[in-house]
Amino acid sequence: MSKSLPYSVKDVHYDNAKFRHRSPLKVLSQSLLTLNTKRNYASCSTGKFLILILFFGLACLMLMSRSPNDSSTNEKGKVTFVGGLRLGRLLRKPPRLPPRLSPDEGLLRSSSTNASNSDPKWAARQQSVKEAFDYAWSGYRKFSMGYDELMPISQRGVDGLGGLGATVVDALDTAMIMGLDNIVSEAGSWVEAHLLERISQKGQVNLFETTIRVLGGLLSAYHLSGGEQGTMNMTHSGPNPAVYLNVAKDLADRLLSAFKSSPTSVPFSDVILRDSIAHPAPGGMSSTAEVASVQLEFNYLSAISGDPKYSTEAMKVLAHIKTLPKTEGLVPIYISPDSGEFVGENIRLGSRGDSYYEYLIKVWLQQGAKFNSDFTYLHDMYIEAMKGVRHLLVRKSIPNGLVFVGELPYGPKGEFSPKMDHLVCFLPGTLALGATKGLTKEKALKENLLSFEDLENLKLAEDLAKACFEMYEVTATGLAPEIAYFHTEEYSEDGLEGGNKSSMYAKDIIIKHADRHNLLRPETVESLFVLFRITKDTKYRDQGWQIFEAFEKYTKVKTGGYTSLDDVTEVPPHRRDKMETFFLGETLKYLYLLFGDDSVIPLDKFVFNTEAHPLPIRTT
Ligand code: DMJ
Repeated sequence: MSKSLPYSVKDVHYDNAKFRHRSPLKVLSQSLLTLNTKRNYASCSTGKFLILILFFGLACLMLMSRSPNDSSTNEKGKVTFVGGLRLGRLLRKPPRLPPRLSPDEGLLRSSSTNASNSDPKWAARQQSVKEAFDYAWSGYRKFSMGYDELMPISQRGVDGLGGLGATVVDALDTAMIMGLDNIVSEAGSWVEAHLLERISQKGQVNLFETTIRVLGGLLSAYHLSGGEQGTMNMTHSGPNPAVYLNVAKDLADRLLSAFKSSPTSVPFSDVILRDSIAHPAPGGMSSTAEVASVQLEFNYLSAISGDPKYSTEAMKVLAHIKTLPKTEGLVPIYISPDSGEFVGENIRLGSRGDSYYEYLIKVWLQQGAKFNSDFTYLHDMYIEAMKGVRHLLVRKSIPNGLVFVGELPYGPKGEFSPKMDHLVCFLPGTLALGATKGLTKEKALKENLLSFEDLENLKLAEDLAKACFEMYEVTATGLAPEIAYFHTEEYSEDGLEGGNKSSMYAKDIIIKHADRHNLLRPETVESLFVLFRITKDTKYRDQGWQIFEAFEKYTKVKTGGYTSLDDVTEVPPHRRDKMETFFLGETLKYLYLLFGDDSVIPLDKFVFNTEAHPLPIRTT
């Protein structure tokens, strides 16, 4: 077995002593010292006496007080109290948070501190993305309106997601953000005319896919079309926002059967919409990422509908997962709705694992991290998991030291695999967001808001974003493969290079024949967008533009739409025949936002669901 290479503390460049980890004793002595020097209270004997009493009383309180939340259930089902946990929790440093502002102050801050996109170069590039979206939509509308996806080469539609017109709903809020009123009107009218009926007639859909794409799209459309008066209104086209809300409620009511039919808090994977019944996936297991990535949507629906049932069911999943054993915060990719336990040992941040980690931090942010401590457990789980990632999954490639995230297919005691799905490229963005909570790095540093963990995660975010970009740069087409392997001391294979001989990472990245396709996925441009907003480093914009140009060159179909590719390592690439809904819902949206003004969907006011549908962060 290969040795793990911890993502070392030494790699952190920042030298702000305030962020370094300090023991509780040190914190106490430093606090006393600070009091002494700053205010000179301790020179007065009454002051000293009062401080001593204060600390003594506090210590007694911490040791003696117990609450029902401090209980744990032992194997025999008896409840035991764990006072030490409470002490630990009190001593643990809470996450550093941006100062709490009233909603009004918050909105003012967002618009006043964000630079507008005055640079004509980026304005022109943003316009090119908008035109690409218009082109993609026109192809879809011409050949496949109302189908889930366009097959651009065969010029027809296909229902790969259950037949709810997934492209229409996935694309709707992107059109709103881009100000494409005609498309908003077409897509909105289709939703108003057809979607309720479809939902009542269709058969099997996947809970996760339907939630993130269709429910998420409807909820975002509701908000962006002025659904909650005064917060955001990006369009005057399309139906009244209440239409989106009604359809969303009807859909979610049926999806709830996945939670209600299950004997545990872990929902089944599939729902028969017309009958409102649910069943497990073949084999019985649900994916961990799937069951843990519906909470942003169900929480927001509860907030706007006034009915807590959606949030209650969805949050039970995370509360349950909190109680399960993990490996340094990392979890297997399968979970059983039958037993409620994880199944197998396969740990990865790619398919079936990815958005579990994403939603831990995003649900915490959504629920008003600044004022609501009920969800601190999610932040704790996230921080622990990211520590686990740095310790167990992060390595460097040879010869040129790209930092990547691998897998543990046989658990922590099994062999490390230097395989990284393109899907893992969501992680740089999530790490950066989790570190600064959506503020710019400059502001977060200036206001001393970054903990040691935040700084480690931010550094890792920037390093991983490089590996993700190089997965594009290393190929002949400039587009990333679905999966890459990284050359390490334990693993190498010859003759599996990406086809770009001038890339300095040609030897570091290995692309197997079966993994050479590109599905127009968003994860890398998603991370470039978040990292640009947070670091303001224009290299992320440049990289995004390079990727966009490669999509334009190799995936645009003359007769309409864009297509997936079969092999990114050869030119011209052999094409597949599918335009995935997330190309319109995510990839083009993130590129558009990357080249645009920061005040559009500010990261400290919105969280994007895992399908790039922005939902507002709670302010009360
Ligand atoms: C999207 O549906 C979501 O981003 C999901 O979390 C992962 N896969 C696709 C895009 O690649």
